[in-house]
Amino acid sequence: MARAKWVAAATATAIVAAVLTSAAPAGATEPGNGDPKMVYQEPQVPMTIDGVADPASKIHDFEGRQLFYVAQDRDNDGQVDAVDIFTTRQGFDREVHADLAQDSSADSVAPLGPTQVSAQWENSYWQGRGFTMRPGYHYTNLATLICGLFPFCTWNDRISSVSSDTSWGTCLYQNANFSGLVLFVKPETSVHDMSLLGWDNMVTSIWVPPYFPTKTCVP
Ligand SMILES: [Ca+2]
Ligand SMILES: [Ca+2]
Repeated sequence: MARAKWVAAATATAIVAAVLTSAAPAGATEPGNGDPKMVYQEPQVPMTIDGVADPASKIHDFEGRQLFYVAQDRDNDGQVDAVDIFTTRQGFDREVHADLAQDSSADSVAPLGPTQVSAQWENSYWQGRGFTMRPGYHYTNLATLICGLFPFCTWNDRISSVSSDTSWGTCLYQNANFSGLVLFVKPETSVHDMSLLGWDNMVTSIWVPPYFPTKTCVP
């Protein structure tokens, strides 16, 4: 009996030690749960990686790497219908700058004002609880943002739809402090279901840029 207890205690200690020593590099994993084997979600809309059209399953080839997503609205109806993914910041910047330049020439960008708001909801199609952010605002860790009456309900890994009704879009990040996977949702674009992009219940930090981003999604 005493030996069984000792074995149980030793096993528990070993598990704790394993968890502590398996901590992954900063930015590679979710703070707090430290799971280095996190599987990236497959997008459900047409996907490109570095400009090449790929099947959704291709995303698994890049697990563990930082990727940069641009939510696309190819037919300009305000709804996301494709996702372009980049493996480098340079490719990401080039795409976003081209998109923003095109948008601002197509219809003049509204000046920043009280109507400008980025909004996020807990369910798809803008259902359930939500919160809004003005340009210039950010959350470095949504685990600190309580989503209801109970302190154990936070906004970490809860966002399922997004509306980016601002001049310079919305930047969403997989991990705290603007790290991990990065998603840029363009101005005046809505994502009615984040699972379309492979981003459901994944966002942990957010920034709403108040100006044209020289370095995209770098606050
Ligand atoms: Ca959700
Ligand atoms: Ca997250």
